[in-house]
Amino acid sequence: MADTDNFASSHYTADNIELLPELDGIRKRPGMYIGATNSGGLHHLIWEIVDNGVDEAANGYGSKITVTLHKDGSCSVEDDGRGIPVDIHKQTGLPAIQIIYTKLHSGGKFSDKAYQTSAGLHGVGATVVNALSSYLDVTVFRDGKIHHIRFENGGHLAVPLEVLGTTRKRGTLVRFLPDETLFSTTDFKWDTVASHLQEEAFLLKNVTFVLIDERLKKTEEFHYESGLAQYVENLTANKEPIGEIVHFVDDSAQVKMEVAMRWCNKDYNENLYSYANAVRTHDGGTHETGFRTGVTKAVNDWAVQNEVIKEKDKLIGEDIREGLTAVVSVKVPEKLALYESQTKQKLTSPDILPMITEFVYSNFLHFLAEHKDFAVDLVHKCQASRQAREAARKAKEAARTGKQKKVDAVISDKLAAAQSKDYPENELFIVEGDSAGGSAKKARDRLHQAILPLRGKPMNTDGVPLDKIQANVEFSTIIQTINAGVGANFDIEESKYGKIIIMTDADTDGAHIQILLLTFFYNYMKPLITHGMVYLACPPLYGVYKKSDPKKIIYAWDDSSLEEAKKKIGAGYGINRYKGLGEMNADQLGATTMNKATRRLLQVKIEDPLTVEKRISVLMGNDPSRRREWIEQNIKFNEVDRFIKEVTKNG
Ligand code: 0RA
Repeated sequence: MADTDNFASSHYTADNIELLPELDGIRKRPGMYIGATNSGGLHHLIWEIVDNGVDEAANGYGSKITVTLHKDGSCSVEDDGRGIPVDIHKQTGLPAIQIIYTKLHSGGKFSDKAYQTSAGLHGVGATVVNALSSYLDVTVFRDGKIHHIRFENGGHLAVPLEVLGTTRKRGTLVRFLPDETLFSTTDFKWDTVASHLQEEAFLLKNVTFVLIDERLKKTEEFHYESGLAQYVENLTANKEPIGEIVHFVDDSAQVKMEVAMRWCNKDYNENLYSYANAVRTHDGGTHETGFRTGVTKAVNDWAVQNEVIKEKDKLIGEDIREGLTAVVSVKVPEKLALYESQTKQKLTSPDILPMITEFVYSNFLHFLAEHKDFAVDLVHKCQASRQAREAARKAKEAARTGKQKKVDAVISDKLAAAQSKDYPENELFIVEGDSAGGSAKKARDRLHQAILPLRGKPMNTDGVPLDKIQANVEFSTIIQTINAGVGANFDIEESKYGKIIIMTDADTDGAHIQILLLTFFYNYMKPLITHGMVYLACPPLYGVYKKSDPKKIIYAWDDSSLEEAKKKIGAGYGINRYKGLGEMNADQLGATTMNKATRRLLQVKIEDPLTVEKRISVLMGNDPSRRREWIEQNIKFNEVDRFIKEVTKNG
């Protein structure tokens, strides 16, 4: 394909007028390019710039990427690759680097054949970050010189390309300050950046990632020579593993494949994380399917060949994958990487499927043959999973045919049920305390909202066997209320509610209750979380009223909206600070926290698997002081961006 440029070169001036509409377009709709303008979108800026350095390293140029979070709120990313080209682009007469940072889809034009496994958005990243920044400086070390160019105010050229001096270094240093007028927060978070870099480091064995936080005076380095094996090691650090980590790598062919996996007891989920070109494929695809097929086939073939099971009793995939934590990574040349959509959440390249099936099948079969004790343990575990599944299916059948007492009768004294049978529309509020529960029952929309009050703190379910949890009154009530099973037998299709909403006081105890409930849902009803069905209610923190007319109240969820509310009410205002749900009456609770039109909900999302595992270990582990410290440092009750949550207004 010809490298056609649509620049009208005769109109070209140093002020790059032609380029500006594109930059403006990005500023008008940042969400289209970075997903959102919340904390997630903010961090996306870093990922875009890091990806460029990663591409360079993945193609064999450079081996170290350093991310620095500066005190002024800016971030810099330095790599030791070849350096961005600084020569003049013929058609436009502009330096290549200037075009790369101001024109969408320009990156590809400058990439050579070596750019084969490019994971980034084909060069739009640099321009998008520039458009959304107050300033962006690029310093290039190449050809013995230090080159520099600077943009300001959303990508306007501020300092044209210049040579600052000489150097022996090679590489690229990009520093940018996100435009605070475009983002709801501009606070880069250590944990978020560290987890992301760690994830990249697991996937790119040869690259070292360094994170420096000048605000916290903290530095950490991520480099993993054993790649995915160390990833799985981290993911299962707090679990009870069966045997060693199984790890296969094939770097020899055009398509590079790597798989690591381990089974754990007391884990009812299948925890499978897949990547294509070092980017997470949340919706799976042919590499996941191929992996599953390979594992199922290997286990069954080994078990039948060794007469542990009979041919007719072959296990099904679900039985085999219960308690499995696995990471699958493929690196596919650009031209073979097909995705379902622009967002690259699902890999569809058909050739990958048989390739990875064969890779996993033959390696795993060989592994099982060489680790007989492990193989026997594994097959026994799979058989136990099958038995449990069959028992649950029979119990369900019995319930359906009326052989069992109706569930509703058992739980009716606590639950105020919703009237509608349109289950996806129904919402279950799990409420802290009987008194708030009482108000919520009064304020609810009876058709679609159900209320389940909790007495005191629920138990910590992390690492607790399922039968103990089922014997616990609080959790057995929740399980029966949702009525979709639990653990390996959880079936999301059966859920009686489309939304599960946790409603607690905005204090440390409330946060603890949230975490205890989220831990339960994460461990035993994970699909509720991955399907985005779990939410946190957000009661307002303040009510500002006019002293002469106390019925007129403006609610505020944070300090800046508190200031606005004060101004709106004008002289003679009073402020209520709501420390708990109980301080609002039923009408107020309904209007501010439950009514679909006016409430705010936080949708619980999983940022990345490592963060969740780490947090569960801090938050659920047996060191309460560590937990309290984390809650106090990380959960700010006037800030809507915490734990594994994201803002969705009105849900
Ligand atoms: C295109 C061509 C060449 C290098 C790069 C892009 C490049 C881009 C980025 C972005 C961040 N770091 C980077 N490092 C390199 C190759 C130029 C040559 O032939 O030397």
